[in-house]
Amino acid sequence: MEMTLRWYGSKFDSVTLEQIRQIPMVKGVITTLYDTTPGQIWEQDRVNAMKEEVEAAGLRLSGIESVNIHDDIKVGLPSRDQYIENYITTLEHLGKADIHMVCYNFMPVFDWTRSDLKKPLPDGSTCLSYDQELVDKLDFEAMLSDMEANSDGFVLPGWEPERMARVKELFELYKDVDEEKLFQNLVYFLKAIMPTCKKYGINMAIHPDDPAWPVFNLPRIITGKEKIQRLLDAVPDKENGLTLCTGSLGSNPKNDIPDMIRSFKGRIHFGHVRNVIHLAPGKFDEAPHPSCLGSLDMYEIMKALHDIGFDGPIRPDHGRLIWGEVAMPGYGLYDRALGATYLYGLWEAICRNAK
Ligand code: DNO
Repeated sequence: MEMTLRWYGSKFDSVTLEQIRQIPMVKGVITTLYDTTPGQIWEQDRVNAMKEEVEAAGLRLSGIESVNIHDDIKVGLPSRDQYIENYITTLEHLGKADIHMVCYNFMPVFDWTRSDLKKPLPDGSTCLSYDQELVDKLDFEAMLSDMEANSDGFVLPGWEPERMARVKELFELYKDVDEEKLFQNLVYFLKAIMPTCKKYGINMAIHPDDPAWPVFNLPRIITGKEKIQRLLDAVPDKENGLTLCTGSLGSNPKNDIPDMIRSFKGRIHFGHVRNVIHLAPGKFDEAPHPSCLGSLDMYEIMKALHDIGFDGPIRPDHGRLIWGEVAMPGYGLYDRALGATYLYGLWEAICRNAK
């Protein structure tokens, strides 16, 4: 297991590489070219510069989160083949720079969703939270302006303004796309890119849908064990794998995460390890990482990763905003650093017990 932290690049992140370097046991970062748009080719010189910047700070570039997928690929429009070609070129450039893990998602229109980006907690910190009842009362545009108003000027991943400007058009595009079509379009995309992934040793790690159920009547297909297994079977190459995101899958209490980890042995290429607390059906807060503060058993999750011999990158996922920090919601320094240290502590104890 390699402990990492997500980093958005010096132009976009309030956290610096120097700060990340000082978190005990964090050896790498997961980053991206945050100013590229889905469908755009990532030029070789920009990929190389991104890697050099990370390495100059004494860290490893452990993977990309995300190379986003153009909606024409998700919808299955004739123009998808050109966008797939562009994606392949980006993968070639990453492979040539010796980068071997790419996290992406296949959620229609928007990425992860929360109804509150700054829910005040009794200890004075704030967290991200979700309440389906509140979301049901909103139309998508109201939710969008709410999110913009509460993100302190940071661009949230998956909610980039140029995408959101086309939101009505995007909803229209997806009108005839049901779960089955979306699934087939994902399989089509993966089959097309697998030869390149094999040539360069790139593991694709699909991120689960967050929350793990349909939102605004849009289909969601990476929500639980059977659906994920179906995808892994449809494209059986080991390069077609998963980002095991405990918070996204864990939004649905029916998902048994340690069991999923054991079932998906060999196909998990990246881990997002964080806790959630279930408050009511369809309602949860993002909790601090320790098991006793949320609904997930983080020890059992780390133990399952250890038992399958997982040796890829993991990262603490969203943290609360604590100690007065102003940062992108979910992506401050302090609570994620505490999360990394806690997860590493569990890992050390599990490794020593196993001896
Ligand atoms: C949210 C993240 C997601 C994730 C993408 C992967 O904070 O977990 O935006 O990066 O879904 O493509």
